[in-house]
Amino acid sequence: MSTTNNELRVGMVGYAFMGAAHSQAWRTVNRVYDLPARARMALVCGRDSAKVAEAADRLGWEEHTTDWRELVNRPDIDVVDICTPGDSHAEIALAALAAGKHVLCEKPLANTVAEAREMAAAAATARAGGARSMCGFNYRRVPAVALMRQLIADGRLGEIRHVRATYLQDWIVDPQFPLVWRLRKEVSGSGALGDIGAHIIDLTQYVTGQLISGVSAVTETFVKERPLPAESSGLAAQADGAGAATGPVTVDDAAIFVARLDGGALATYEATRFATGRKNALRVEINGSLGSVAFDLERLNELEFLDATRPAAEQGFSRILVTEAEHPYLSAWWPPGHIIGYEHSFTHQMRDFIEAVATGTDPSPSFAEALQVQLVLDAVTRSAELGSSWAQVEPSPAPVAA
Ligand code: SOE
Repeated sequence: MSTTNNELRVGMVGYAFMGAAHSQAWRTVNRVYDLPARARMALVCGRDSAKVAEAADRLGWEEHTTDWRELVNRPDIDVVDICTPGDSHAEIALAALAAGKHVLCEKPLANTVAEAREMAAAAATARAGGARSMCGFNYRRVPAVALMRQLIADGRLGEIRHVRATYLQDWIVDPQFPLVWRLRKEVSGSGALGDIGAHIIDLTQYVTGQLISGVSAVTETFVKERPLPAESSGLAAQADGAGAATGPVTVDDAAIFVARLDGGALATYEATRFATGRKNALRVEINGSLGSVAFDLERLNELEFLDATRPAAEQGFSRILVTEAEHPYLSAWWPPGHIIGYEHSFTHQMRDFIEAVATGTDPSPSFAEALQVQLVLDAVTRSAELGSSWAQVEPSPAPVAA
């Protein structure tokens, strides 16, 4: 870390959706929180020179480059923030850690368990030299999620029996939606499973303190061929009936699995991009022996809480408005009731990352924690491929009543 005016000079690789969300957070974090170091938006990297120059100007980065290796090796860069598709996470993170940089890497950590293991090992080695690393599971930093974790940790739910998590989107329901990188296994590693399923895997493990120990899964790819995007270099194309060039979807559109957690809870997970009408609908409900909590990302400032220790006649799910100064992260924002949004989770993420780096502590989720999520993703994929625990239902001889 720099010795002059206590700056953390950040180099960000990638400037699309996550790059924009991270840029918003880097711009904001030191203006909202009093932190032991200041983030400086020094350098942004992208493949296209003109586009990355425009992005640097629009997002507030001092310089721009098309060479991520230059970014990683510049002595005046302290932090490497990886906001690229999953197929480049490992290469960039390994180089950054070897160069002694602090690393923030978007989720999921990698496209394979092998890559994730290598990254976690490199992070442990770099830690000895003072480099810190974190994986960007930003929903941990939604105040209502942090409150959910506190309530469970304080025993307010008692013994956790059920975990129920869904993450529903619908942005590719149209079969004419093009074959973008998120739909190609060689770039994204998996589909809904790794992209949004990873979030609910991490979030539920985070709030319960329990780890998934086994799964039984099904996945489906509903639309198997899609039109190639405008710039589709290197994609194997074939013509559809109308003669338009199409390519194969090589990832899951939806993943559904049941799981056991190591503390004894049973869990169900659903991640899909085909829940028509659901835009970014993440919902988690936890049922315990003394109560339940439920969080809905579309009602991000609220937490539903049922205290089963109250007299039965008074019981019911209360709606906690998570905007009080004593709630996690909120003391820096607005008075109670003045709600916050999706983007604030990234500012909270940068707050915690800067605090950890500046004080020499370990940010969470670490690469080791993110490796564990990768192992769950891999288990879901293997279970879906094997279908081993699947008990076929014998076709019913009797016609179903009309
Ligand atoms: C998928 O469209 C996506 O952008 C995820 O990649 C993000 O992690 C999630 O926060 C929002 O949806």
